[in-house]
Order: sequence, then structure tokens, then C-alpha cells
Amino acid sequence: MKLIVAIVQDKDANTLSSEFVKANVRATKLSTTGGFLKSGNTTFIIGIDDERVEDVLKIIRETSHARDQFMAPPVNVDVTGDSSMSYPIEVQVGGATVFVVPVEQFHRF
Ligand code: 2BA
Repeated sequence: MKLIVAIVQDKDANTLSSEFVKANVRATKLSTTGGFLKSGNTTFIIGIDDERVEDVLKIIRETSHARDQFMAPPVNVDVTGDSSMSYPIEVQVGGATVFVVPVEQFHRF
């Protein structure tokens, strides 16, 4: 068994949830926050048999889209107290960041 941790953009999360239900993949959806953009994203945790890992990755790959996003860096203030304008920078986010890790034990009580 493997644990798949998939971080996706909020915009793709509902479609991905529906695809998991359709494919009979059990998943837990968490509201998370990206450390860099400090904005919301969605993390799915999925416990799945080894032979179904590729199916799950395919669903995630086909449902998650890369998008360009702008972020405003913090305003620079120097020692004299003068501030200088900082310009928005563009970063490409996603499609999905996925970790696949082995599961030592799985219980449902
Ligand atoms: P964020 O940390 O908010 O990062 C959003 C996007 O900003 C990243 O997209 C990347 O394009 C850019 N970025 C992140 N850190 C950067 C840095 N130090 N310098 C320049 N650009 C940077 P993705 O790579 O697609 O990541 C999307 C989200 O996936 C991340 O949101 C974070 O929540 C998660 N993530 C990505 N890599 C991770 C990792 N190694 N461990 C844990 N979470 C990760």
C-alpha cells in the first residue's frame, strides 16, 4: 500500500474530488496554505493499493492545471526609513505536487 499526498490548486480541487469518487478512490481533502505564495491550496491524502497508484497519478495529472500567478513581494524599507516600490513577480503554480510514500500499516477500526 502507498500513501499519496497531492497538493493541487483550489480551482482544480472539486473536479479532482469528483474524479476520485467516480474511480472509487478514497481520499481525504485538506485545506492548506502554500509557504511561498501564502495563499490557499488543497492537499489530498489517498491510501491506495500498489497496483492502483498509476491510475491515481493519471487522474491527478489529467485534472491539475499549471497556471501563472502574480505575487507582490514585501515593500523594501531601508535603514533611513525610505521605502522603495517592489514589482509583482510571476510564478508558475502546479499542476500538482505529488509525494508517494510506502505505508507500513493500515487499519480501519
Ligand atoms: P507555494 O509554496 O505557495 O508555491 C507556489 C509556487 O511558487 C510554486 O509552485 C513555485 O512555482 C513557486 N515557488 C515556491 N517556492 C519558491 C521559491 N523559494 N522561489 C521561487 N519560487 C518559488 P509549485 O512548485 O507548483 O508548488 C505549489 C505548491 O505545492 C506550493 O505552494 C506548496 O504548497 C506545495 N509544494 C511544492 N513543493 C513542495 C515541497 N517540496 N514540499 C512541500 N510542499 C510543496
